[in-house]
Amino acid sequence: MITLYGHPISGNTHRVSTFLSILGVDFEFVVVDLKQGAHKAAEFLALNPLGQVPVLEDGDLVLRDSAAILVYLARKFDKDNRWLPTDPAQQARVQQWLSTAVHDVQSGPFVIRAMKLFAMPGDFDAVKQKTENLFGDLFEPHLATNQWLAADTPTLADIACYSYVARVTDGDFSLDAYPNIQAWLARIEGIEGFSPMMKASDLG
Ligand SMILES: N[C@@H](CCC(=O)N[C@@H](CS)C(=O)NCC(=O)O)C(=O)O
Repeated sequence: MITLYGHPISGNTHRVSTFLSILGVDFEFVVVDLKQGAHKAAEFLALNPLGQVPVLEDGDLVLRDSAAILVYLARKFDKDNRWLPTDPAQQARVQQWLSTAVHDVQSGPFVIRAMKLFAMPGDFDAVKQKTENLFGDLFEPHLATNQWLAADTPTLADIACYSYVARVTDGDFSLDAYPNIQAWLARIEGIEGFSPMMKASDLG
């Protein structure tokens, strides 16, 4: 049995949980109480010394980092290699967007949301500008002529970038100016098995 340690309003966790659901893989979800600091307790640090969710456990294998976990799940369960192609150029195109998810999406949409929801310190206007550049220069023009980020069909690239782009609105950032991004988000939400990310306001 696979165990996913995460948090219901963590986008990094959501990437993994929704991909498991799309793949139809059963898993146990263990909530790590970030508010109470459970991610910095010795028990969790033994799984991930960085003290971050998500962590995936599959037998003796313990993996941190959402992108690495997505790669593992694709290779292990997607026998047709649809989500992570094996052709060098196609695989690199997916990797390109995984890097975008980990770096650019994390330093823009992730931070703008965390500043509003969790009072993460920072320069809101600078992060807003970064997010506008990311959406206006990369995502929106790319999605004007492409249905999906890295291929003609959905791949890990779409799964990895989805959660924080979709939830950027939690950071008082409107997606109204980005119709191609909105249409792409809707296409992802229509993938069979997709499971939505809990809204912060529903956490209770
Ligand atoms: N590169 C990591 C980033 C994980 C991450 O930033 N997780 C956040 C929750 S979404 C976290 O655990 N933050 C707590 C902390 O950094 O102390 C990944 O992709 O999994």
